[in-house]
Amino acid sequence: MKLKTILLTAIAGFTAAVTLAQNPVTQTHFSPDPAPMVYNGRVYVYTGDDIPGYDFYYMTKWRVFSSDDMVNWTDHGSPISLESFSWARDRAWAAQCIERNGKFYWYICAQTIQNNMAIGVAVSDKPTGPFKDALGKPLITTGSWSNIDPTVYIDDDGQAYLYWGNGNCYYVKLNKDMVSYSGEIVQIPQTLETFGGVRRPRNTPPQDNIQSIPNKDTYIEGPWFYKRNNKYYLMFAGMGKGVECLSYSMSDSATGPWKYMGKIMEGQPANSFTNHGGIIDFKGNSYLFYHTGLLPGGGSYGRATCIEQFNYNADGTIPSVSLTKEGVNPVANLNPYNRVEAETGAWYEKCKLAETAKEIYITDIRVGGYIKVRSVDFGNTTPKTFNARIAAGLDGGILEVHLDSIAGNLLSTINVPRTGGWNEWKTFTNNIAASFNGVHDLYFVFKGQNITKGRVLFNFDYWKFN
Ligand code: FUB
Repeated sequence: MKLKTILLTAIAGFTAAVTLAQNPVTQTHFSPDPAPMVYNGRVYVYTGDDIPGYDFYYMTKWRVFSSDDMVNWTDHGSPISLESFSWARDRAWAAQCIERNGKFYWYICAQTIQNNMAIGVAVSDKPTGPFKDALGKPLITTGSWSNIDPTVYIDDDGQAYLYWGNGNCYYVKLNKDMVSYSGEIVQIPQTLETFGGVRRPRNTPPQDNIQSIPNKDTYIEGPWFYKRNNKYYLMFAGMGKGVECLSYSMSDSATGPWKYMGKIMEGQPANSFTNHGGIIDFKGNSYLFYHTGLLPGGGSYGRATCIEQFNYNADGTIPSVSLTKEGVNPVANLNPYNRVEAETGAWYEKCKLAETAKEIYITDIRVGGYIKVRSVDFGNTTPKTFNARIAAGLDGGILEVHLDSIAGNLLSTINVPRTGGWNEWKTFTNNIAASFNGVHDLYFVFKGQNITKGRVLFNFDYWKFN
């Protein structure tokens, strides 16, 4: 093979690998501890917000994004942070949101000003907020560092349960108001039967009885509690090969006894000590949400949400699931004749999310970057025009719209002039330069007029075909 052919083949292979990637599902920021919620035909994912560069989980806010097709995710930014809770001081850790009677309850955990971990709850009329601390104080505060990682589920009879815990797993019955509870906090016994093993107390001498129990697993943290086909499931972060794995137990009752069922995800090249996940059914498929440290610059303190589809075994048990770069397939098409926010997409390169009190948009756009939007359904005829809402303090940026790949059929080119400022938005309208119809992936490719790299090009708010 000639050198040129070899190079072209290598470039094509690299482009294919990059453009096929779908995991992690956020690329403009980190998104650990994913907690998915299905509501009104959409999946909302509530996550933390890792700040890499530190040697611990010093997060300060939580985030949410959503999708109705499982591949194009709309970023709703960060509706709550430590500042939303007067009693919180540090460590905005794992959380989960649930809907009841049209209200959304987002259970979070954080370090308190008394220097322990506590669970609080924020409430909103919408899944994306604004949220407000429902109590002005923690819901669960026992003075323990175990009070982390709340998971919540409302049973068919209306009884809601809150499970949580690091080191040990606890539950309590929530009242109908979802912001108070009745009865005692119950600690689930940690045995070989419940969680596949016993967590050995620190500094336990080797001759101790506990030490001789052959653990298959151990409950560490991150419970995910739900019911499916009359069986209750408790997924949790267990002990894998030197790092956390995802394991699960099952029960016939919401309060146990629990039976350890095995490991779901273990021994994966995830580049993270922790794993933390959630499971949902959506549009006829079952999905496992988890996190890895595989985003560039990521690691144990820079984790982002990934998703895999799986099928339950006939007896309701969960198969083992491996991480993939490709992630999941679309379960719906996107309508390009509606306004689509630039922060709705399947993959982002060389650009970032901007969030102000007023709006969310894509910023820090650089030459060589792009946004990929999957499964866009143009219908039977070629659209006539393309609109994009853009702001640029300087000229020189180019927005190209391509079909199916970064270098695919060119539909539109916008040579971006100065619009009067980086937040002075203008709508640009172009005629479509190609003939096409049907379902395609779209690529918004960022280029520069005599700008090869370095400088920011423009801000991108939304787009639409007509
Ligand atoms: O993200 C901080 C902590 O790491 C979570 O609360 C745990 O579940 C682990 O993922």
